[in-house]
Formats: sequence, structure tokens, C-alpha cells
Amino acid sequence: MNQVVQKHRFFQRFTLVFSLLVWVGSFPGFGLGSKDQSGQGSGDPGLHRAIAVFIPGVMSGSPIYEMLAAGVKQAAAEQSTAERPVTVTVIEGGFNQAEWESRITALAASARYDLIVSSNPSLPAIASAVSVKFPQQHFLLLDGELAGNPRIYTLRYNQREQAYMAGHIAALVAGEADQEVRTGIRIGLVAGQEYPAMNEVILPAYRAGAQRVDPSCTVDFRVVGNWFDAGKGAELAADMIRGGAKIILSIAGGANEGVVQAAFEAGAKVVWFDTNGYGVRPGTVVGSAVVYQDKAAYEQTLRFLEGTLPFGSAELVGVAEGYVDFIEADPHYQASVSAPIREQQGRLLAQIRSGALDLQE
Ligand code: RBF
Repeated sequence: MNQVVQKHRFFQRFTLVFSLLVWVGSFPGFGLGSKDQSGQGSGDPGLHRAIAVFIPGVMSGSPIYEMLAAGVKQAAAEQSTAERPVTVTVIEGGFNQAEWESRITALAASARYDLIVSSNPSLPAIASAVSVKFPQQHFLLLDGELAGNPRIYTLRYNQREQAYMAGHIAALVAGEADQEVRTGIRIGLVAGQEYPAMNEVILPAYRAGAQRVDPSCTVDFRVVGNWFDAGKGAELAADMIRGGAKIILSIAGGANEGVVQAAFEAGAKVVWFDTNGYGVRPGTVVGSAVVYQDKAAYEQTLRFLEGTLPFGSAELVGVAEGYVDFIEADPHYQASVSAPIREQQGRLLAQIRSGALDLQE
């Protein structure tokens, strides 16, 4: 027998023994933590429930992730009792996206967590790959979509509404800066990276919202290439401003800081996404199109703990359901945006909220 065949046989046997160990370990009462992975409806009041929050990136600079962890923690704190404690472990996965799947595989393999919670559109594919290897693991994924896997629940936001509201305020403010000449307006969008939700939903809806104000409006779209480089964000923003875009929607995580700084220095404006950003740089940030991810994370974690989270389904929520909005009630918005512009934006918001303008995806 040559060496290659021997080696091959060895690996075959090794794989078989390893698979058997994993299989046996998956029975309750055997091996690795031996906890009831169903996590739900077990009726055992002595069970400790453990939740892992996997941050695909880092929390700092990405409010969408800060909201995720905050919501899960709040639900856990409310449901935790001495007899049935609920613990939450937050794990930052870092910016190397190639490592996320192996990090999540390790979490699932540890069999320590009844639920893994995460957020962004790339997570459903990663979770379903992990699910093939560790089918007992449950996932709650926000800001992403996948239906049909009985261990995965997803909830995403109507980002067409969110980006449309952002584009509308951007064009209004840019138009006013151009002495009411509301034609040929140019606005900017800086993204951390390109992904289907960005290219197919957010960017087109941002453009459409702006074109409601000025049908000839164009969008200067630039990509940082990561979610942390504030220097690159500033460089891109400065270049866009020189090119005529005096207002920029920034969706770039930690790089947002650079966009805001460059806009401030050039006397340009910024529209914020996901959270209320007026306080980030009062007078420079003139719009905030938000998602209430903290509320979603809180409510869905509660459903999980109560045993009613509908795994296998994918839900979509927007303005009508109270998860997407544009913040008007903020003193910085009122101080930095003129009354006529606020009224015009308010009229659009009223139409979306009442359903008169339907921006369903
Ligand atoms: N948004 C952030 O604010 N910070 C991030 O680190 C971040 N990383 C992302 C990584 C991937 C692979 C994808 C597809 C999206 C990421 N987003 C991030 C964007 C986020 O999912 C969402 O689209 C925006 O926050 C707008 O709501």
C-alpha cells in the first residue's frame, strides 16, 4: 500500500470515529455540556438558558450592532430568575468576514448556547451552512432573510422606506443650499461595502426618494471597502463634496466618523442611517432615518424565551409596524433644517405612515 492510500485510510477512519463521537455527543446526557438544545418548551424550570450574540464586526461605531446586543440583554434581564437564569455572552467576530463561519461553527459545536443571535444580510447563508453540521443549533437573525430552515428565524426591515426618506431629505437640503434651484441636484452615498441589499434596495430607494424632489437628481455612490476606515471615509467624502455632492448619506460603520468630519470641514451635510445621529455633529447631521433594531432584538428574544419564536419563518417589518422611521422630534433637526424643508419632509412622512405612499418591497 503506498503512503497516499495509507494516509487516506487513516483520515477516513479518523473522520468516522470523530463523526461517531459528535453524533453520540449530541444525545442529551452525553458529552459536551449535555444541555437540552431545544431550549424551548422543555418545561424544566431548572434549566439555565444561554444566549450568544455574535457581532459580525465590532460594536463600536456600528449602532445597528449596539442595538442588537442591548435588546437581547434587556429581554434576558427581564426573563432571568434565580431558578431559570438567562445569560447573554457577546462575541465580537471582527472585520475578517472569512472567519465568521468558523467562529459561529465553534459556537454551535460547543453546544453551550440555546440560541445564537446575529445581524446582517450575510448571516443567513452562514447560519444555514453551520446548521447542516450542527442541526440542533437555533438562530435568531436580524437584518437578513431566510425562510424554510426549521432552526433559523429571520427578521429584516423595509429598507426601501428607510432609504427613500433619507434620499428625500438629502435632496431637499441640497436643493435649498443651491438657492432653491431644484434641478440637477447631486447627493452622495458612502457605503462600507457593496452587498445585494445595498445595491438593489438602499441605493435605488435613496435615489428614488431624492428624485421625488428633483427628477434629475443624481447620486454619487462610493464604497470604503470595509466598515472601519475613517480616513478612507473622509477622503471619499471630501472628493464627493468637491464633485458637487453637498450632502452625503453615510452607511459605513466606523468610517462614518470620517465622512462626518470631512463634511463638517467643508460645510457640507450628512444624513445618518439606523440610529438618531443628530447629536453626532449638531448642524452637520441633518437627517436620521432609523431602524428600531433594539426593539426588534428585545421582542424576538422574548419570543424565544417564551417558546413562541416561529423558527423557519422570515418576517419583514417597516414603518407601519413601527420598526422604521425618520426622526423629526429632535432639537438639532429643528435648529439645523429650515421650517419649509421640515414641513415638506413631514408631508412625505405622513404619506408613508398613513400608507398613502406604498413603498412595500
Ligand atoms: N453595518 C454597520 O453599521 N457596521 C458593520 O460592521 C457592518 N458590516 C456588514 C457586513 C456585511 C457582510 C454586510 C452585508 C453588511 C454590513 N453592515 C454593517 C450593513 C448593515 O447590515 C446594514 O445594511 C446597514 O447598517 C444599514 O441598515
